[in-house]
Amino acid sequence: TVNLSIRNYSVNKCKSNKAPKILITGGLGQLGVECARYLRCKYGQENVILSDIIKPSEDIVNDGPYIFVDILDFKGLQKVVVNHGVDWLIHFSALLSAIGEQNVPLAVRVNIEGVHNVIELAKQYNLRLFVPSTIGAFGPDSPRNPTPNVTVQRPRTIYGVSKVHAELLGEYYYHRFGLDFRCLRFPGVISSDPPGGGTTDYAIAVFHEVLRKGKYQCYLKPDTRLPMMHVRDALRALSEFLEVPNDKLVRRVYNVTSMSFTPEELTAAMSKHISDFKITYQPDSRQDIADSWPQVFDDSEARRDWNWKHEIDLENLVTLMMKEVKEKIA
Ligand code: AKB
Repeated sequence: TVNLSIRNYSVNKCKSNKAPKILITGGLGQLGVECARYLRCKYGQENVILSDIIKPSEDIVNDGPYIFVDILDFKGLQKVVVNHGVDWLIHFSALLSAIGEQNVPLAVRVNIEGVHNVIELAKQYNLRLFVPSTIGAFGPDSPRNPTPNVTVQRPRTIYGVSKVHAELLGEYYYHRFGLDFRCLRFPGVISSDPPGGGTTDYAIAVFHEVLRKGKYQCYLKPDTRLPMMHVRDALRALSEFLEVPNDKLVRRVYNVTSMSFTPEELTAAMSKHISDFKITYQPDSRQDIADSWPQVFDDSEARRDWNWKHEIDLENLVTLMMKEVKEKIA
């Protein structure tokens, strides 16, 4: 059974005397705040520093340490690592797939130059570095059902290109300099926090719109199958992966997933919780992106090498989202 309360993370507290000091960049994006909450339960409030260039709301400041960090400012990054004694760096800063296409030069700066900075920083200060990758790192030439861990990667978005670049650079730094680089390729991550310019965001927006207005116009066709995961599985995957001893990892980059579904299947599952809502379909340019991505993600290597197991299936995901989004919009 799954504990359906997101705030009560049932994590195993860190027992070692020296909990790692963790810095999270891009902390006010979709994953940062929940990731900080999760890791603070495990390693202690003061050991997890959230950072971004945005002014945070009061509840984020009350949750634990928050600082200004611009990932494009290398000296500024050095200063933070030295002054705070950072051991692990979780680098979330990135423009996602759909928004990246609207501003390619900015995506190049944030997604590519930003990675150059954090990778060099992690090498200099001997940090464990986590950079998320994505199903978007695959393209129309990749096998789509299933998509294995190692296969053709020829993405057609700047987001995907920047993520393949991060994967390869991280692996290179691992082999060349011994950098403890770790990377998970996530599917669409579903959380009650508002979507941020991705292609899989319909699966978040549909809950907000249906609960608020009783209708939703989906920008993907009803039968568009994509791999997905609830944020709680994503954070548990991240946290468990970060704890694997360095010499136990067979790879530096792993696929992880929980399920795959289409808009039609998601809304059918929603209709068990709420009646009387209307879904219409008007595909836009995000359909082309989705059509080039994996439909079913093969994460058997993560399951084999470090015992990855998802907990949240479609039914649980819908139950959680109904509850969380209702709380958010109340
Ligand atoms: C996006 O849709 O761009 C992201 C992703 C799958 O990486 N959610």
